[in-house]
Amino acid sequence: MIINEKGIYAGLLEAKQRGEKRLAILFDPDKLRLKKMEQTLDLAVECGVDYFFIGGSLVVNNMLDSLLTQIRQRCPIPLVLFPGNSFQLSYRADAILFLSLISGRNPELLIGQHVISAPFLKMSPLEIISTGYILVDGGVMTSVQYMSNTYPIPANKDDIAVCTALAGELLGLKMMYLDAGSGAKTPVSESMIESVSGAISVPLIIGGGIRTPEKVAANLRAGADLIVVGNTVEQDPGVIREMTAAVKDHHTIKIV
Ligand code: 1GP
Repeated sequence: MIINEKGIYAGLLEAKQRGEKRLAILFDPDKLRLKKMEQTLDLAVECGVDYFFIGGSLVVNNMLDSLLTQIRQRCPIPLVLFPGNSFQLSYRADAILFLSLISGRNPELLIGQHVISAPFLKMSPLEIISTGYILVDGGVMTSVQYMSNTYPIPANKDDIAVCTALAGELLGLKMMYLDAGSGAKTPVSESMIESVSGAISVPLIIGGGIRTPEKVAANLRAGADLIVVGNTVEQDPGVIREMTAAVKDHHTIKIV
């Protein structure tokens, strides 16, 4: 994926209009090991991964800048910050998801940290993509749930997810991210994805606990525009091949 000349968001919108789907791999800077990393990057380029998302709930080891540099030196895939807090900022990425945790009622994550990071972001060359971040119960207490001190939306409450996403869109957020949290036992259901995607017109990102190409395919059929996979790729970079194939198959099936 080469960055659309109008930017990453414009590229996503165009893809959505054409019915094309996208795949992102999430790197948590704290968890990476160098050897696996190079193998992962090379495979991602070969298979046509669209984006790298970079971030985590902690990021304690000051690796963010060097990770971004290291990836950039090896491959041209766009780098999108997916920050767990306002300290996870770097000019070395291409874009940032400016996340508001709209499923929660923690004012720090709805607006507080945004106020702190706004001056940095205003001066930065980063493309800033405001995103409604909607945490859905994934069957285990995930890091993001614990660290954010918020309740996720119950997994079977599609109507609450729909109203939350609608409110986010009406507030002007440019994308919605339904996330069961990294390492979720149960990923976001197809039923919830279908309900939310039918209610909003901005791009819909789905992540958390996606482990198989079958689940990638099912989410795309349900209306996801962009799938994010983290843990599974970290454990076995080889799955990139199957995950990207599931996205390509979706396009082929649609054309046929
Ligand atoms: C978490 O959606 C991402 O925010 C990825 O989750 O690590 O479970 O794939 P996994």
